[in-house]
Amino acid sequence: MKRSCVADVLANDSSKVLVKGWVHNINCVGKIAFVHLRDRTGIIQIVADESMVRDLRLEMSIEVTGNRVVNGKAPSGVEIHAEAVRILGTVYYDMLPFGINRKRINASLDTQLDHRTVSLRPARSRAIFRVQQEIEEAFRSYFREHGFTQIHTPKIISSATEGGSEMFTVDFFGRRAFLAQSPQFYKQMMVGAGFERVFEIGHAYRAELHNTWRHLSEYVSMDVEMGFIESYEDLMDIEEGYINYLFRHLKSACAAELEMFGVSLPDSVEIPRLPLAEAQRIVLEKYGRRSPLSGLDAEGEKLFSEYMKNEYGTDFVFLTKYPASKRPMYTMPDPENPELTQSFDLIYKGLEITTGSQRIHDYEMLKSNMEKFGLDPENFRFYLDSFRYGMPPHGGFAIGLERITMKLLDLDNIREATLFPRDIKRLEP
Ligand code: AMO
Repeated sequence: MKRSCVADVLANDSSKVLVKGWVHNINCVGKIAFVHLRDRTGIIQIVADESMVRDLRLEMSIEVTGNRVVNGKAPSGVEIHAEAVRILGTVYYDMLPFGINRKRINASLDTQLDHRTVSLRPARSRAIFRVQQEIEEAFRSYFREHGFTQIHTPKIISSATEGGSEMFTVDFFGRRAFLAQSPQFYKQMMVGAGFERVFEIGHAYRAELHNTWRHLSEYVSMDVEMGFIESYEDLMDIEEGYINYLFRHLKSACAAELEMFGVSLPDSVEIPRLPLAEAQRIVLEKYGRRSPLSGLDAEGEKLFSEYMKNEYGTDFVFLTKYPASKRPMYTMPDPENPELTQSFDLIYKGLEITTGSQRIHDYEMLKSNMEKFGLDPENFRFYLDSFRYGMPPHGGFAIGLERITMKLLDLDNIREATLFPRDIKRLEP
């Protein structure tokens, strides 16, 4: 007999069924046992003779054959009256690390992460990654539809892309190398190599020393780079298009998951754009908070988002024109004020989820900007040389996958949106 998954048994009328899954719950009432079997699609009640389930323990994996019976009193309206129960995978524990058959896991996030293969078992924990998969899927299909080519670039690299202080070093056959902070140089090079428009979904590494709710040492970066742009407004236009496409996609692909998290997405979003200096002024005047030169700090982002939500009803805002001294050396200065840049961040529900900019595309200008930043152009020769052969005006941005997932589902900590988070304290599991 062929296996049916729980969702199929619930949805389709059939008399005899075979299901496989984990023992989610066991409850014996006299001679009758009620076992909840959980598979990747749902939970169903099994009604069995107590003698058939005597050896069962929570989380064993089992196989049950029996008759499908409609019963309004069963939790999902349908149950299986078991004819045979077989243990497929036994368990070796005295006590589970925490209960997983209640509404919420009653354990700290750290304990849950220590036992990731257990904490992911409840549907709610796994739903986060179903949504994440669709965020990625929408990113891929949206940018492909707009003429972008997906690329994969090296993660073992020879020089810093976003500043030198936050890099993991690697011993590369006796040579000092680094884990890539971003695919920045390579995605730009691929614009010049003739692809014009590229995107990448890949891992990025940051040796940041702070341990916060929004930082990971290893995260997934969804990167875009686009040639022949007129200005950095083109980049914000295309990102805004993606956000709208994403929301439409999630409403159809993840309706159940969004409901589980109590999230309702707007039908369309129009994202206001305003200069960073303006946001800093508002944060100071409205909330008495002074911002660092580089941007808004975490609290400032939160306060400013609150302001935008109250005043304009938006969860998103593009902040533009960051100071040149605080952006990477490849960022195009603002033609009206070279102290500023043609750059932006996208803030979503109080958190930066994207950084982007138009890039310097002129060889001589890039070389002299490196020198201005105190960098030796010789250390970037492979990158710089690719600007000798006709690099068009271009720019791009990157979205942190875990950050957008966290904010979309209103999670408290980025680690909940990461299967196996890496942070200052965590290298295992
Ligand atoms: P930036 O360094 O701002 O820009 O990173 C882009 C986006 O990546 C995410 N992100 C992180 N997510 C989790 N943990 C971290 N430690 C972390 N660091 C960054 C954020 C952030 O907005 N090369 C540029 C992008 C570009 O201009 O194309 C860059 O990497 O969501």
